[in-house]
Amino acid sequence: MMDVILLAARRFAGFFVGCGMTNIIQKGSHPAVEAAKQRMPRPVRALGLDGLERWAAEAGADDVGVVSLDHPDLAEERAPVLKAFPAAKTLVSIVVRMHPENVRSPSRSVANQDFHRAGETVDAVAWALVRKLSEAGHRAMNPAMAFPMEMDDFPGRTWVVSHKRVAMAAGLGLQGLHRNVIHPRFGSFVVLGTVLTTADIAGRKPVVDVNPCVDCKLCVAACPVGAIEPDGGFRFSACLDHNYREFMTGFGDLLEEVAEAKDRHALRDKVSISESASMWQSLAYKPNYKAAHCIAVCPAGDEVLTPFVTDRPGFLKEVVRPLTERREPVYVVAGSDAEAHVQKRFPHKPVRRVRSSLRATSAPGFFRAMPLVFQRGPAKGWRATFHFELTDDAKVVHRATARIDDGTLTVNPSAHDGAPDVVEVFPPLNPLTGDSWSCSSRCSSPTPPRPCASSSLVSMPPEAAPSPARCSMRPRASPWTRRSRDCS
Ligand code: B12
Ligand code: SF4
Repeated sequence: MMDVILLAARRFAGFFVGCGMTNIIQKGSHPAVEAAKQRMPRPVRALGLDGLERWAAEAGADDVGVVSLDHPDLAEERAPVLKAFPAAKTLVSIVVRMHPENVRSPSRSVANQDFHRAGETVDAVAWALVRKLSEAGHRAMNPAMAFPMEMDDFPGRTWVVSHKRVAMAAGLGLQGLHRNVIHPRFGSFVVLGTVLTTADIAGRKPVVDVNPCVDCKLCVAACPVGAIEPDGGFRFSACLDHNYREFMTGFGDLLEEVAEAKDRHALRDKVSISESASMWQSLAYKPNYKAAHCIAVCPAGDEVLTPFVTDRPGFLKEVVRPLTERREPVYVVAGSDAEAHVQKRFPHKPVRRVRSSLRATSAPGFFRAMPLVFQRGPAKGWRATFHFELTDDAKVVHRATARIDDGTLTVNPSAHDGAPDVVEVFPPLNPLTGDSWSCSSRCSSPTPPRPCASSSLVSMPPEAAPSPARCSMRPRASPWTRRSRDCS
């Protein structure tokens, strides 16, 4: 009889899942819950850097370091790290070396395989360390070494933690001119990873005090899109548009090419058969970088440097020229510094024009992207103040000021300041439908670059709108009017 009542009660509870009835019947009776209440907390084992080094080496790492999340150089990392793992206190940095001969090969499939293999090893080491740390009673987590990343936030910051910043703060190397971390022994031929943990780990490596970068500028000479500037500047969008052609943004652009093409012949003018085949390979296997020449030619690092210093002409012939002389398609935005660079320095490399990779879907993202897509070359000789007014899908108006001064850009992302020469008004958009605001160089190319003598744009054609010119969704009436929505 009791059985029948219990069965009926369970059935009844089954109809009311979510209203608490199931819990009332089970509460306090589950053996696992009772056992958990009795169990003593797991003993926590104290850890030191040497023990960690042993675990990491067993799992395949070539070097590790440790740094507290409170380190001042990691101030910008705190919020994103704590968002992913609120209990994080300490960061373990992992280094896995690549094989220079592979990375340098003009057969780029060989180089890409090395990047992938080393990347998988980093993730495997990080995963093994999380297990070891857990067994020692500590909580731990391993964000991806690169991909997959947090694409919900794209085109904003998609990475959980900056492995470069952590590696430098943990004493594993310093950034070279090419902005990659150079390990004092292995040079640029390393990929990096990070484990986040609650453990206090004793022992620190000394910070690397002499930058291994020997300032030879071979990375500047080898980069097909001129992304690395001799003064330390980095043309972020040039690298992204070319190197990541078969990653997230390039793939999206290819889909749009397909959608817009009149027929297959028109599509082939834009995307050759070998390019579609290459994209297929990237999708089917792992995405292939188009370059990485900055790392390939870098002679820095104790174990790499000798051939360069003992036989520089031989090094140039054997390592640099096979890459610079390589006939490879180079992906650039029309009118960009990158296009000018490849046409001037590498006329034998076919130029393929693509849309800008960074397309903003929020007002703050738009203002953040401006310095990343800014083209110094076409902005030479310009002096002008732009006022931007963007209305988002919630009808909130965002205002910002951008000032161009002879090839430099400063952005005030939160207000209008100074007298504007040009006012840009962007209408509301719905990022979820795929709309995006864009301030790509293609957008500004209708405006002929002409020197400015004062703070306003001079030599405006007579038919141009009165100053300040107002730019909006209206059809283009003067060189100063932007059709902001379709200019990407
Ligand atoms: C974003 C990113 C890129 C971007 C920007 C590169 C850069 N210099 O920051 C792009 C797509 C261009 C890129 C290219 C490459 N990358 Co990368 N990349 C990353 C990533 C995800 C974060 C980089 C970072 O720490 N940025 C923050 C600060 C420290 O960098 P920064 O140079 O001071 O500032 C730039 C960025 O913040 C960027 N930025 C600012 N806002 C935004 C917004 C968005 C949406 C993006 C994408 C970027 C961005 O602009 C700043 C100025 O250029 C890391 C993986 C990770 N989770 O850490 C790998 C990583 C840095 N990349 C790596 C590699 C190997 C490459 C390539 C060689 C790939 C290849 N095989 O060709 C090239 C080299 C380009 C170069 N010379 O720097 C390695 C570097 C290893 C090392 N020895 O240091 C890393 C650490 C991956 C790994 N796990 O090993 N990469
Ligand atoms: S190639 Fe030369 S200049 Fe560039 S990072 Fe390496 S050592 Fe420095």
